[in-house]
Parts: sequence; C-alpha cells; structure tokens
Amino acid sequence: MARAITLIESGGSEGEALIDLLYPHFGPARIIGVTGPPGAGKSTLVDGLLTELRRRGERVGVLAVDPSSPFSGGALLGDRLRMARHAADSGVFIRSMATRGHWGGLTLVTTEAAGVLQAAGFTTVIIETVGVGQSEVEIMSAADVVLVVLVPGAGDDIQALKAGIMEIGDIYVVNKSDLPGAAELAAVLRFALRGEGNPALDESEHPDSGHADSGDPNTLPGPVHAPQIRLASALNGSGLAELMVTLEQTEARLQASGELDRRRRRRSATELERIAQAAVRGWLVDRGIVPVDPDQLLREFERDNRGPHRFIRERLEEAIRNGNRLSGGASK
Ligand SMILES: Nc1nc2c(ncn2[C@@H]2O[C@H](COP(=O)(O)OP(=O)(O)OP(=O)(O)O)[C@@H](O)[C@H]2O)c(=O)[nH]1
Ligand SMILES: [Mg+2]
Repeated sequence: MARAITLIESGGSEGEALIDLLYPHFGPARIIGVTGPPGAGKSTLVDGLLTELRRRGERVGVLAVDPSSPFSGGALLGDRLRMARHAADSGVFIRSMATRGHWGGLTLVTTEAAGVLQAAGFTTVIIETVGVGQSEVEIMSAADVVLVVLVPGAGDDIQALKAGIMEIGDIYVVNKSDLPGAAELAAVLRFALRGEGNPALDESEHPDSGHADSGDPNTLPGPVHAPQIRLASALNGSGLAELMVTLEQTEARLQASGELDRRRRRRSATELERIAQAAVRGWLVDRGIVPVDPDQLLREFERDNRGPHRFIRERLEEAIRNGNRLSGGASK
C-alpha cells in the first residue's frame, strides 16, 4: 500500500494506471478531515479517534498531509509518534504525504491515496492537515466531514477566522479543554458559528456548552448544517467518546439531507478538472513546449512581456503545429 501511494504521489503513468485499475474498488469508506492551527493537538486527537473507531471494528487509514513540505517524512515524524500505539495494529495504516512533483496538486493526490486505502478494505480514512492557508483548507475538500481543532488562548479564534477554516468545519473541537479558557472559546464559537448566546457573558450562561447532544440526530437543535461545537482533551481522552457520537450524528445528517452526495460529486468534478489540467500540462512538457519548472515558465513569460493568455495560446498552437514531429520526443 505504501508503494502504491508513493507511485501516485510521484505522478507518473504507473500511478495513473494503478488508479484506473483500482477505481472500481474505490468507496464507500467515510473520509474524515481533521484540520486546525499548528500544535492544536490534531494528531493526538486522531490517535484518540483511532481508538474509538477500532473499538467499533473499523479499519482506519490515516493520511497526514503536509502542504508546506515538498517531501514526506521529516516534520511529520511527530504524527507517527503521536499515533505510535496503533503502529502494530494491522487495522490501522498511517502515512505521511507531501506535494512532490505532482501537477494535479496535493488535494488530488490525497483523494487518490484515500481511494487506494478504500480499495484495500479500509472503512474509514482520516486526513490530517495543518489549517493555516488556502491550500491547506482546500485539502479538506477531499473529506466527507470536517473537524476543525482549535485550542483556548493565543487568539486562536481570530487565527481561524483569518485562515478561512471557519467556513469549512462541520464540527469544531475545542481541544486542550484541560487548559483555561476552553469554555470561553466554545462560547465565542457558538456565537460566531450558530449565533447563539453572547460570548461576553459568563460561561455559566452556557451550561450545555461542550456536551454532546443526545438522541435522534433529527431532533438536534439548530439548522441542518449548523456546525457542532465540542470540548475535548485529546491528551487525557476526555470528550472523545462524545465527539465520536457527534461525528456519527453529523455524518447521518449529511447523508440524509443529500449534502454528502453533493460533496462527493463536487469532489469528483474537481478531480476530473485537475486531471485534465495535469494531463495537458504533461503533454506540453513532454513536447518541450512548456518547461517542467513553473518558475522557468514564469521567467519566459516575463521575457515575452505580452498578455498571459496570448503567451499560453501561442505555445499551444505551436504544440499542435509540431504535434507529429515532436510526438514521442520527450525533451524535459
Ligand atoms: N494540555 C493538553 N495538551 C495537549 C492536548 N492534546 C494535545 N496536546 C499536546 O499538544 C502538543 C501538540 O500535539 P499534536 O497532536 O502533535 O498537535 P498537531 O495539531 O497534530 O500538531 P502539528 O501536526 O505539528 O500541527 C503535544 O505536545 C501534545 O501532547 C490536550 O488535550 N491537552
Ligand atoms: Mg500533527
């Protein structure tokens, strides 16, 4: 499996052939996205969720995605350490992912790696990534349901708003709730995300803050897709069982409303778009029309000093004119 994912990561024709071969076996695993600021406790939380999911008999694949690093490993070593107690479990597969040279981008690679895990019989795939920028947030479009992990103090609520992760969460986890300020952050989130209460009030005004709603998902308060807010302490495991219940209720709701289906179809459409773009670019690179290094393309564009559309269109026309002469003559 690790070798299959490496093939897909490196973006060559072997990886593509593998995807096509496995495609009929993709799905129907659930894909859970976990994002949040650096050090919020995402990996520790995933480790705790692994325990809950294994208890339910799920086979779980974890993809720890680092958009900032061109190579996997290194900084992501910490992820494996945090989940070390599951390392010997054959029902758990943990893998770090990075951009490498794939033109389709990390979101496509992540989606395809999740597909490989599904084809291998994993029933749940967890994607962990640091939510600090647009590309990181975008990776969450590979997930069915998104958990945003925040921590009290240090103005994390403001950071999250800036990074755009306030729009993508289905469930907001206030982690490290063993530290001061957790109830306050939960109140701010309830106000910002659900329009409930006033964060300026004392936390005692919100006696239910952070506790899982119980019972039928259809009787939960708030609009259908109002994000849920839960307190947890991944380090000591408190709140994780309740979080698991919230997760299952949220998934059931997304499914019942048709939103899950919409998300998956949107993901497929984006995937096709990316494959088309990557295929055209690969075709141009193979023919020496476009350099493999995007910076080199930029330098040539700057020398050209005309409009970008014209710059690219002329190259395409050149490629089509010379199509026969250049075909097969890869000149990277
Ligand atoms: N006090 C407290 N510390 C926690 C909790 N959860 C995680 N930590 C600690 O926070 C630190 C970061 O935890 P990680 O799980 O690596 O956080 P992360 O979000 O995966 O970090 P990156 O992947 O590097 O962004 C570690 O030292 C954890 O032990 C918690 O609930 N309470
Ligand atoms: Mg981590």
